[in-house]
Amino acid sequence: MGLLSYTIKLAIAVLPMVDALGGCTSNQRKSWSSLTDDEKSEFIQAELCLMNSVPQLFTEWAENRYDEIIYTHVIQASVIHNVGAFLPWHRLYVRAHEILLQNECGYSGAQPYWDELADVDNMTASVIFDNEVGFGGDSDGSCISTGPFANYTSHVNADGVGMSDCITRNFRAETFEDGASQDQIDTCLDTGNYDDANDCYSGSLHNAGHGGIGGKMGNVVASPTDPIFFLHHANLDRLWWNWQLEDLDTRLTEIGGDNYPNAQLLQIEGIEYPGAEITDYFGDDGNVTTLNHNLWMVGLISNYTIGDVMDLQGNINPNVNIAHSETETLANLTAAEHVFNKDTFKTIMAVFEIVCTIKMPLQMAIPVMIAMHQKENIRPALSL
Ligand SMILES: *[C@@H]1O[C@H](CO)[C@@H](O)[C@H](O)[C@H]1NC(C)=O
Ligand SMILES: *[C@@H]1O[C@H](CO)[C@@H](O)[C@H](O)[C@H]1NC(C)=O
Ligand SMILES: *[C@@H]1O[C@H](CO)[C@@H](O)[C@H](O)[C@H]1NC(C)=O
Ligand SMILES: *[C@@H]1O[C@H](CO)[C@@H](O)[C@H](O)[C@H]1NC(C)=O
Ligand SMILES: CC(=O)N[C@H]1CO[C@H](CO)[C@@H](O)[C@@H]1O
Repeated sequence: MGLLSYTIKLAIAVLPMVDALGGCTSNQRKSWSSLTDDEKSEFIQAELCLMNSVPQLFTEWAENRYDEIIYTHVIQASVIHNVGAFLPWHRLYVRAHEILLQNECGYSGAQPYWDELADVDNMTASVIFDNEVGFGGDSDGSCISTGPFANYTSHVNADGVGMSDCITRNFRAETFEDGASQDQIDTCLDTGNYDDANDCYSGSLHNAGHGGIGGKMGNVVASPTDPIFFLHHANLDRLWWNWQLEDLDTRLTEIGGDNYPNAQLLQIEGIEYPGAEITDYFGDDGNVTTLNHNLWMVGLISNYTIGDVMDLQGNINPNVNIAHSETETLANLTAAEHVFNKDTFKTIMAVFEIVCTIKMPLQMAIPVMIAMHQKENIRPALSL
């Protein structure tokens, strides 16, 4: 019933899009600052539309469609960070968000990105934080009270589902300004293989937006609560694409890296890597990330493989079988909830805190974190 009418609604919405998005130029992403005020307003209205639309997947606890978008990241946070699939998973996630804006809220543009380098000298002055045609500004750690998203209430966070929460921010301009610099971009662009590139892009350039804005954005689990997340990740994705363009023949198929979270992180907490009921769906036939790796969007859109998303100019559209994959996804959700392990999240967040506050590269932060943990049996404060 509900599912069926959703399917019909989606099919009607999707069919014209298949043509409309067939070529890359028709879905050209632009930087936020290059949009006209009308274009910015249209984007904001579409985002508010998702935040005010009824949920379609998790009606027991979700109260709006955007809750389900956040949940897709929350539930998988321990297997989409510090793994080979980091860049491709987030590429598809940004695309899923873009598809929902377009198909469910009539948004006619493409997902804008935040050209962070352009704001590197003065983050707080960025037009992205405008209160009228932007996302609103800093809130020193409390719920934001300015801008169009001031009153957004979410119902999922790093502690689980069903509790009300809000968008918080806690600017650390210095973290942003160091992390998003031309030096960092050059360093990552110079890496010679996927593993090194994935590590590099997940470091400073990734932490710049998360740690610089702080609050929810600084929370490795619930960061998509702040819709700036998608502009930040669209930018990171663009930077990875620029890396791919340096040697496209090779880099359209170059993938690798572990498909399990950092072994040291798991060890500290005494957590076993999730069992076959979770890992089987990776489809890697081992513990190294491959092009066959399954990227799960929790029913927002169909599953895709990493191979499907390697070409940013490729054609990722929700296929007409979405109802099928959605049914399966819902049936399997209980098993998958296994992934949602709070202890792992807390450890990863603690490392993130070190990376963002002391501005230490991730590779160094992990051993420091372990040493602190062993020596004093304490963790750094978790709030960002
Ligand atoms: C950043 O921009 C703001 C607003 O324009 C200004 O007040 C502030 O002085 C600038 N900071 C720096 C370091 O330039
Ligand atoms: C938020 O709610 C307050 C109180 O209801 C209202 O005055 C304000 O206009 C709302 N802001 C937005 C951006 O919706
Ligand atoms: C990854 O798989 C290989 C081959 O099965 C195995 O030798 C290795 O121990 C595994 N590594 C981890 C960290 O599980
Ligand atoms: C999509 O991925 C999820 C999680 O990996 C899996 O449970 C589900 O069976 C997949 N659906 C399809 C149609 O492959
Ligand atoms: C991995 C897993 O649990 N897969 C199951 C998903 O749900 C379908 C339908 O119930 C089962 O057939 C799969 O075995």
